[in-house]
Amino acid sequence: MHYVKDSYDIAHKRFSELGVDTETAIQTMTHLPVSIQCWQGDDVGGFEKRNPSSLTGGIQATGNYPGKARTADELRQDIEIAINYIPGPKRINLHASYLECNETIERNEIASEHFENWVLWAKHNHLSLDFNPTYFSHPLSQLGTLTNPDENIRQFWIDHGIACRKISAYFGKELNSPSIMNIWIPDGMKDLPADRFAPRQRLIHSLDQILHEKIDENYHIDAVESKLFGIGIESYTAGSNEFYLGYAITRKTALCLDSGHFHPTELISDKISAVTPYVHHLLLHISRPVRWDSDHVVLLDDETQAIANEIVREKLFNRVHIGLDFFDASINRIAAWIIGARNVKKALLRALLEPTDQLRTVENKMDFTSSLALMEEQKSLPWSAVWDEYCNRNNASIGQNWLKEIRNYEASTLLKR
Ligand code: RNT
Ligand code: ZN
Repeated sequence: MHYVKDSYDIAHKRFSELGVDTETAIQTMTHLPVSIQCWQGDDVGGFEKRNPSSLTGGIQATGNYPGKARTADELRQDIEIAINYIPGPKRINLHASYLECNETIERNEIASEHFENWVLWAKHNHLSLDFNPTYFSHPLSQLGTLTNPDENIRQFWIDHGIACRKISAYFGKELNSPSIMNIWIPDGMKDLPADRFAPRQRLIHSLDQILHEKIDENYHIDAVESKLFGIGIESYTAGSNEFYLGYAITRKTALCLDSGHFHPTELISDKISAVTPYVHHLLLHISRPVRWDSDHVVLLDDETQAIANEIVREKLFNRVHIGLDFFDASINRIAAWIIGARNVKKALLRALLEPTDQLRTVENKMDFTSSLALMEEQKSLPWSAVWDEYCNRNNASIGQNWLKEIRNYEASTLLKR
């Protein structure tokens, strides 16, 4: 498609007039991997033998579009299809519940060997891996995990965290790239607690035990994820924003910000510059909350753009780890991955094409008229021609061409499951 190149050449000129080099922008995209959530492929089900499909912990995947992955092989095959159409560097984010083991194995006993296939596959496909302990969808998670007053249950979940860190470090070592291991727990209260303090004390203690062993940052990075509330824990969440911000600062872990875990008008884009002075690594769970933490597919909307702008403007390339966290079971799951991940990548490229210096100059002069005018005018600059060229160079699909391929795969494979 020669017109892709022609449009790109024109766009290149147009952007250079503003002092922006489109080649540099394309080049910088190689430093901005996006971590793709495996759980979009099977509605957060996982492959444990014991607990086939009951999702608990207040997170919900709604819809039952046909063709979800039933085995790890199917899931890997689906991911392989999706990543063809997502240009540039990618990571895959696994949950502990996506292990492979022929018999039932308890979560406190999982080990690297249960993830060997994933590692071999990642190597083969030039992917890096991230990890998450799974603190939900388990009989012992119903009344609290790391905050549970029952010492045995708490210890079970502490041991799960410890086991997961070893697996995460194994990923990092094998794949030569630190695995970010994110801890999210569903602990909280449906109705008003009389004691908000003790569960949080227990949570601190549990986390400290999990993190006790030092692990080389070249292999593994710990992250903690807060949440405002969940279904069934409307009145109190032990791991709130303030709780984990304090924890991440004092323990030097990464902080995870999920777009759906705050009040509806609160935006994580604004939190990035507020927390980076205090925490070194940030993990983002980019999601789209519709009225609640609904985890809809990410759009190329104002907030996605604002998040990308913050990362790029502050050059947080090695400090902000971009992850996706949506799971929509009402549409083709592979298409969901592609749409969401492409949107995040589009936003990153657009951010890299922003004439930031020019904007800052006028802003520093308190010339807010020019600032608003420039910000709005640049929305119609030909960034999409640069995006097409970027996709072309990465052998990813241009425009909606990928959809045809996904429809073919749906007919040949997904609908036969
Ligand atoms: C839940 C959290 C958490 C999960 C994943 C599956 O509200 O966002 O990150 O979505 O771990
Ligand atoms: Zn999340």
